[in-house]
Amino acid sequence: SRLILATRNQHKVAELRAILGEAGLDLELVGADAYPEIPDVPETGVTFAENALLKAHALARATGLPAVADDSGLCVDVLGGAPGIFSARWAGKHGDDRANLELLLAQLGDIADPHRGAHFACAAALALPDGTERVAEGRLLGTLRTAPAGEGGFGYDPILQPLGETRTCAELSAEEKNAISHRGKAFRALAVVVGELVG
Ligand code: ITT
Ligand code: NA
Repeated sequence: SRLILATRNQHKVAELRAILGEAGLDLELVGADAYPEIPDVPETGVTFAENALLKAHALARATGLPAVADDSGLCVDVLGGAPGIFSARWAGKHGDDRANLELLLAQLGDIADPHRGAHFACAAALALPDGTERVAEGRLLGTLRTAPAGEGGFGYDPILQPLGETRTCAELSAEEKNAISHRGKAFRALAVVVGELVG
C-alpha cells in the first residue's frame, strides 16, 4: 500500500526516502507532488508537532491514504529558540535558504563560541484517514559557525556544526547527516509506529 510524504520541500523528500527506505516498511512512498490539486494547509500551529499534524491530516483527509509530514527548524539558544517554527521564512520569503542563513548570521554578529549553541528540531507526524495520529520528535544539538561551509544538505546546514563534529551538516554525506539528524531520529521512531498502524 501507499504512504504519502506530505511535504513540498524536495530536500526533505530525498531525506525521508532515504530514512524511511532503510526502515524496512513494505510501503510505496509517494510525494505530495503526485497530488498538485491538494492545496497547502496554513501552518497555524505554535509548535513543530502541531504544524506537522496539520500537514499530515490535510493530505490523509484529501487522499484517503496514510500520510506522514515533517515540521522542522533551527532553534538558537541566545535568540530564545528563534527562528524555530519560522525557520523557512526568517528573512521574509518562504524557502529562501540563503537569505534566511545570512540574516541569522548577521543577527548573531560576533557573539562568541560558548554562546553559539543551537539545535535542529523535527516533528514527524503520521495521520490516517480515520483521524488516528502519532508524533515523534528528534533533535540535533550543535554550535553555529560564523561563516557557511559545505555544499550538501539545505537550509541552515552550512552553519550548524553538530556536537562532537569538526564539520558542518553541509560537509557531511547524506548518509552521515541522516544517521545523526533531527529528521533521522524523528522518522526512525515514527517508522516503528507506521509499521504497526499501516498495513
Ligand atoms: P513543507 O512544509 O512542505 O514540509 P517547508 O520547507 O516549508 O516544507 P518547514 O515549514 O518545516 O518546511 O520549514 C523547515 C525549515 O527549517 C527549512 O526551510 C530550513 O530552513 C530549516 N530546516 C529544517 N530542517 C533542516 C535541515 O535538516 N537542515 C537545515 N535546515 C533545516
Ligand atoms: Na513550518
